Amino acid sequence: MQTNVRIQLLEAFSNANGEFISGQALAEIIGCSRTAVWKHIEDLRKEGFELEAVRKKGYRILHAPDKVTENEILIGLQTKRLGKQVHFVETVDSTQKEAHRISQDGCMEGTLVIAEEQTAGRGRMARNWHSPKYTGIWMSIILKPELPPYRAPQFTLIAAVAIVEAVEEITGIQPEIKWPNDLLIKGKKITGILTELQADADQIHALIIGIGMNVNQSEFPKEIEKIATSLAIEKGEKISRALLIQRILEKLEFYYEMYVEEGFYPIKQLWEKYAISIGKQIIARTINKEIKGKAIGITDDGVLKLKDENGVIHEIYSADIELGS
Ligand code: BT5
Repeated sequence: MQTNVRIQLLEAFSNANGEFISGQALAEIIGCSRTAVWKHIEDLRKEGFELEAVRKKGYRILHAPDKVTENEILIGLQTKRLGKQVHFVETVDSTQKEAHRISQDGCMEGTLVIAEEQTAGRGRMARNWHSPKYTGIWMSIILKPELPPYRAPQFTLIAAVAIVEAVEEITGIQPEIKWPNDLLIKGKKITGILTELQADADQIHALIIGIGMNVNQSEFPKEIEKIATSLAIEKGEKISRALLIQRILEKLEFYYEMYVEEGFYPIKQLWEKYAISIGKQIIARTINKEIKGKAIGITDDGVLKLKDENGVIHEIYSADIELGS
């Protein structure tokens, strides 16, 4: 089937919101005969779409295959810039690395790099990120804010707020944020965020927000099985990754615009509302020391404030957090 016919058909079904569309209406939309419509419907079925056909009513989509290719992301996406340019690859070393390469060659703000599988997915400090095929969301979004580099860590927090709300809208489950970059459900990690920069001393050239989300996995390798979970495990059913990606992009665009217009304060309020660590005893492990104390909030720059037993307030820029009681 020609790509444009496929897009027209899927767009028509997306606009119909699960209602029937008559064969005649589809024929007019695509500009072909009703027999040709029937053939295209058969092609979609071969791709994994479940379509119901009822005499005198027409066709409707019951189930779309769970794919994250360009078309699946673009059809129905309600953003102005984010994700309007999609760079999909079936297998890649890391979408972060790919996004760095694309960004250096020049690309539109909001470009999305997404893969079905990463062979060298990475976390902070060159840690591994487990990214098996067809089950998760492994993506990087390229932003070009006109800001100095020290503002970059705030974007991890903006992304966290956007993802919490997107996950809640799609699954009904509200994940909790663990500073700075983890999203947890019942204490287990569902998402990791990695914000990287291309910048000179005064100005960000590109900000690359990497999002790794466990969506439909039913099991994990030994090393992480005690600390990781997936949305499907928690919800008890598979989740449409494309829908989730669209909602994340929409929320991220909304909060990005809010941040540019109103600053970090409104996002900080939301972040603190969704954060698990605030008000709790924690241990913060930085590169060279370990500090115990109570997490009392974040600063306007997104830096974690920790009050130790002597009442001294420490500002933590980068660390791993262990939750105490
Ligand atoms: C992170 O690092 O949590 C950031 C992960 C970002 C991954 C995305 S995927 C798309 C984009 N492309 C990339 O190459 N990366 C980004 P950190 O806080 O350092 O956590 C890493 C630790 O999480 C590892 O050391 C493991 O213990 C654990 N881990 C690894 N894979 C996991 C998974 N799939 N689910 C839960 N935990 C995992």
